[in-house]
Amino acid sequence: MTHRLLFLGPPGAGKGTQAQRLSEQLQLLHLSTGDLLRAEIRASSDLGRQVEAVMSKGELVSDALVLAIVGERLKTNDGGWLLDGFPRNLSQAEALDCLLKDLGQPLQHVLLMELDDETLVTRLLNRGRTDDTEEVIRHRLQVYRDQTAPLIQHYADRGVLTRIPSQGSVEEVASAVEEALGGTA
Ligand code: B4P
Repeated sequence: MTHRLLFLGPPGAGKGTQAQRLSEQLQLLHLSTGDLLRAEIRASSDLGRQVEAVMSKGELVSDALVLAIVGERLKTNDGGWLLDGFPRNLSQAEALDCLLKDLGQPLQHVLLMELDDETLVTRLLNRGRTDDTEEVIRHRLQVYRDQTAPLIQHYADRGVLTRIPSQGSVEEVASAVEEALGGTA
């Protein structure tokens, strides 16, 4: 069975952790916009330097750039896919709706990973990436509330949203994800 799904949730909820595990298990193309943007930074291109300046402040990178990165990869893929960290605002979600309509590949599931702020901050401080300082993390949480949280209603209205309580261990959260997908994972 082909799976086309995405993970939504605040920074540190475990989107990347669960997406990696699930994409390996179901043999899906895993597109993490965060990872793809960090690869641009590592390449030290002009683009990478611009991206680094934005990410280090906890802001969102431009919609046009992220859309180009995702669009190009989805157009050349014929199997299932899993999006992690994209879309992050309504304009990205609307662009994704158009892209998927053009490709004839409707989105089947949106898994919303939910976790309280204090656990998120603790997890991210332990992760310790360069954009994981407490000040930047708190700003990213605010950006999430302002720009990304409206997507919850967007996808609930389309009948594809499932909430995943994400405070348990990686294995417990993985079981909840599996259950949400109807035991197909
Ligand atoms: P991302 O790379 O997407 O990362 P994240 O939201 O911070 O973390 P995630 O939820 O994936 O948590 P993880 O599994 O790592 O974003 C970084 C930045 O990229 C953004 O701020 C933005 O600037 C830019 N960006 C990305 N996409 C964009 C877009 N579409 N548009 C514009 N800008 C974009 O887990 C966190 C930690 O918790 C890890 O250490 C993990 O080991 C641990 N953990 C996970 N699950 C756990 C569990 N169940 N129990 C205990 N620990 C757990």
